[in-house]
Amino acid sequence: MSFTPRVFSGVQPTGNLHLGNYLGAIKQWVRMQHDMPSIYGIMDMHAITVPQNAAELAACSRQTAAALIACGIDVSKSIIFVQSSVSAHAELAWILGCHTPLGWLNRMTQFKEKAGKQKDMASLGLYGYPVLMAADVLAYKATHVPVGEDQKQHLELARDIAGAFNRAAGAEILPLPEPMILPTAARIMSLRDGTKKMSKSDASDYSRINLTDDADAIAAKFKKAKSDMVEGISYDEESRPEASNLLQIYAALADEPLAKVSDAFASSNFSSFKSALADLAVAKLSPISARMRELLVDPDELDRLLASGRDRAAAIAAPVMREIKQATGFFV
Ligand code: AQP
Repeated sequence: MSFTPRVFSGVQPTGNLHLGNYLGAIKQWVRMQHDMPSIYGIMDMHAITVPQNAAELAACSRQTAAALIACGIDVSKSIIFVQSSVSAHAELAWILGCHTPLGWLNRMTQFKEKAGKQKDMASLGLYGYPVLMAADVLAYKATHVPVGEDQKQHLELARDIAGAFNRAAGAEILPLPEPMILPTAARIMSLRDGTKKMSKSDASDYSRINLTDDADAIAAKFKKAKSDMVEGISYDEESRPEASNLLQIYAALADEPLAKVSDAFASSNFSSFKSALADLAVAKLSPISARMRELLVDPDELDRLLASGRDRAAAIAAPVMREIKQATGFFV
């Protein structure tokens, strides 16, 4: 059976979006929306798999919506919505959970990392996170999912779960979604430690460039970014993780090949390279932060856009859920 091509991806409203989210995910989504119908979720149900402050979570969902629009997601073309506002996600997660053997979940490395040594204290929600992720994608019969390396294992599980559901139903109801592993800037690292991913939850704000940072903050953060004692600037992930990360950021922001950028800065010192990088980042990010500020002064308009996204997403999920419930033997 062939399924209509459709992209689904999402971002958790767990803090300020940063340069890693932008270069590793959102910038590619902006390109992709012209090739396939696309749905982008603000994944607040995933966010609560670890403790959240309720008031901050709601504010963050709105801020994340503003960031996606400011980065170039076109809401007249693509759908932006908040996950918890469409009930299909929770309903389908339950049904799919009943087709997911515990052995499959026990293999998930992200749970092991996030739960750490306190496994017995981790929530059922954190354990079932990959089942909810499968439901997110399959509620829309999405065929393509842009994912970072870290989410590849979860997407493989989503394919296994879709297969298990189809076998039980005796029909090819759900597609097996394809991962779209994103190129070059797949992993932007912390400015304080080139071996750690740039992350919203890092305690140091100096580890990341937030999309809301102004020109002074961007310049100060790059200036303070960790460097090394080697002469010149060159790319070598093993021995020069910080220089390599900064080169990768430059290349991704400039849309230029990494080799061209490293040739251009081969004989520079860190100080002049960092200052060129800060100028480039300010030029690329200031229109985004300016647009975000404009959007955030009108929360009613943002809420209206999110309500429209919710309705459009729910309208796509409704017939899919009807088909899944019928195949399950639910009374519909
Ligand atoms: N450093 C990164 N480099 C490249 N891509 C990244 N992404 C996140 N960090 C980087 C990609 O952004 C998308 C949305 O991510 P998310 O917010 O849903 O989750 P995350 O990966 O857990 O992001 P954080 O910043 O690390 O959040 P916290 O600190 O809350 O866990 C995804 O496509 C992700 O790959």
